[in-house]
Amino acid sequence: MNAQEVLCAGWFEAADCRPLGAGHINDTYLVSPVAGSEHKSGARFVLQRLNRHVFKDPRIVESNVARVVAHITARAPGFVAGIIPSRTAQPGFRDSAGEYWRLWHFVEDATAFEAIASLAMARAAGAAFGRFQSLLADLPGAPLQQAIPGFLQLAGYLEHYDQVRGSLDPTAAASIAGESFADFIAARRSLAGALPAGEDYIHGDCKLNNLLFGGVANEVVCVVDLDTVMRGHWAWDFGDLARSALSDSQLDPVMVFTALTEGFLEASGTRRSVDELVIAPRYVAFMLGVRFLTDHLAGDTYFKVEHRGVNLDRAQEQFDLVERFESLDEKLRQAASGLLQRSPN
Ligand code: GN1
Ligand code: MG
Repeated sequence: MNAQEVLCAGWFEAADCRPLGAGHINDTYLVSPVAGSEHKSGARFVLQRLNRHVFKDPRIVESNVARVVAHITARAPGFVAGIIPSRTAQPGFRDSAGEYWRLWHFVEDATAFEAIASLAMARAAGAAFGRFQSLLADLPGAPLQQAIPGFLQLAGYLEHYDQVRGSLDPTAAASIAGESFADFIAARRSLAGALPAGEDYIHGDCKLNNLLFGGVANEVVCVVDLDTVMRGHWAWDFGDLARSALSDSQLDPVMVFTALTEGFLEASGTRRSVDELVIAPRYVAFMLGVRFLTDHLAGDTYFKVEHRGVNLDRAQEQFDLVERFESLDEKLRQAASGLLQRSPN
């Protein structure tokens, strides 16, 4: 079923429905109901179809997201968007083809950014994800279930890369763009042991553009994209934010890193080590580069691409970032230890 049909069957008749955002996994639409629906006039919503190739069991995502939204909303109203139950009071809707859809409130007057525009913004972004982790730390009940087994774990992604590479015809493999990365990857495999999966609840996709900024002071008003909230290592979130925040920024990278770290540490209220803070951006950029490259070698089956070669370019971009973080190592260490000496935690 298409988005309009799903809306009509599951929620309301839509007056408008258009693609939203640039996610690599799910399909996302911005929608408005026709006048006279039970919803407030002018209200807008976000409809999403979950990618079932990536999220094999939508029930896990549905249950995790419901628990996370309820828990965070009770403590910090509005800090995550709410889900609109379907006509039959379900948290989502299964269409005739078995696809899973859900509807969120759209956050008005808020903006997602692709690049850090100021140090104040970097601090606010760090604080938002630090606060997100701290709000989740006492989530009651059984642990959240793993929506994607092995998600963000570098060792598993390296294994998959080896398998895919090993399965290519050797003569063809030599000519495939992507082989040139083999030495680069081999030299950094030890990163896999640097940040092992732990018991922390994390967001799991802490890109800068998963934060919505708004209000007079341009503060973070909402954290979005909750499908991958799970147990992991707290630094995977911090690293993801740092690598996404620094990828397109025109600002001084050490100052941006310092502002992100300062906000994150203050809001998470937990003592962290210099080593983890400094390795995290490199770990996440390398892991993501390996994922993009593997997907390119495997024929683009995971991340959406507009054309052949996009995943290779994405891998290159992440590997360039890895080198950038490596060359900044000493300066980032100094910045992180300066902040930790000051921090009361
Ligand atoms: C994917 O679709 P999007 O952009 O929210 C991916 C993340 C990557 C990100 C890179 C479930 O998220 O892990 O960091 O692309 N999500 C999943 O842009 O694999
Ligand atoms: Mg995401």
